Amino acid sequence: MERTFAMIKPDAVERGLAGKILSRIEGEGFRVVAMRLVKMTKAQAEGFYAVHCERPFFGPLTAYMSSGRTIVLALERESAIKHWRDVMGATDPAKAAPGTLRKEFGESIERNATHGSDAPGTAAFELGYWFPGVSLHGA
Ligand code: IDP
Ligand code: MG
Repeated sequence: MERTFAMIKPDAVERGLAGKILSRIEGEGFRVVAMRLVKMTKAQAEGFYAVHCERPFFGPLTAYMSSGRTIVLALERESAIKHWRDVMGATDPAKAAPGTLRKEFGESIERNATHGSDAPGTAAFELGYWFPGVSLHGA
């Protein structure tokens, strides 16, 4: 069993899509290990996305991520990291495959409805960032 960090981003929470996305999470066989509603500060968003601090979209991205409520989740499943990335689809909703969450719910490359860790190292960092004590593999 593996864990990943997932987020329902502000654009999706604002449009009342959290229930549909949580239903998909359960339907895909994930166990919700931890979940919290967060209105993050700009500083929290900057810390979370520190890996992107040199990118031109860093300012707008962290402003958007701190603009409204998000739902942060620790999810467990076999191959959780890869499976959640597959369920979300490509970063740009316009390029995401049919049936993926970003294709269905994303508004733009920035406001793309969901987040998911991309590798074990980032999953460990992101889980710990929002859920102290929750690790990649745990009871
Ligand atoms: P990912 O979320 O699919 O892993 P990343 O490249 O890690 O994609 O980018 C993190 C987030 O930054 C994206 O989910 C999206 O919200 C935003 N983002 C990525 N690329 C762009 C861009 O070119 N313009 C605006 N926002 C972007
Ligand atoms: Mg990423």
